[in-house]
Amino acid sequence: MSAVEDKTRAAEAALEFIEDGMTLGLGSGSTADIFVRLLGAALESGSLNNVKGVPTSENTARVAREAGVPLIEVDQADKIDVTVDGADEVDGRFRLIKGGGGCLLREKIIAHASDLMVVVVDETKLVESLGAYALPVEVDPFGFTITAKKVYDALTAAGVVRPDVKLRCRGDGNDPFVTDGGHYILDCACKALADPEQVAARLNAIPGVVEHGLFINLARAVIVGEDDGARVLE
Ligand code: ABF
Repeated sequence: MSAVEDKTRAAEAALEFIEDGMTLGLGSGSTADIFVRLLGAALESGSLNNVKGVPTSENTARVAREAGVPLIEVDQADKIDVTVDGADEVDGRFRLIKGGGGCLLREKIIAHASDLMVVVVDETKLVESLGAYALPVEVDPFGFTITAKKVYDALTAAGVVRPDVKLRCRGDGNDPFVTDGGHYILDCACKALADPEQVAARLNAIPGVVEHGLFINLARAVIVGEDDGARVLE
């Protein structure tokens, strides 16, 4: 079965977590987009009612508007009941690497503000240990070359051997990729992260780092789309 079908099965299963009247964090990426479209269909058919969404990216806001999902501004949300979002890597302790799509700051703000974060992935995202996927680190453009050196030092101090820290660029060009919040992304190829908590703590201590893609202690359920259905890990 294709990754798209597996992602669709995961997104379908995530709908089971949604109840009438909820305010939802709407994640970003292809799996989250599928969930948002399914949510729109459920609202249209009346199987769900009075659900509102808080999007984690401009792209998700556009998808939600197309799908007919009512949106509210993040600062209008009294509470966020459930956030459904994708991931780039998920380990056995529900630690995640996110940010491949460049939306990690808003994704983390919304996930952290939610009563429940549900992660929707296909099987390829499950890993024994984090780190094969380059860790995205969102930085302020001011002094980003200084920040990049500090990020390298932090990763090295946390046990990463010769990390490769690269500024993310748009398409094939040399123009920096700019996030919805106006920041840059450093993609940090580490090969392996033996101690994700230590990496997170060291990155958090660097002034120019706005946020990083390690999501630790946030996900409470992971739904894995597979050939014959969806597996819910809780
Ligand atoms: C977002 O989209 C990200 O944090 C992650 O980078 C990506 C998930 O990928 P996919 O498109 O496979 O759902 O959730």
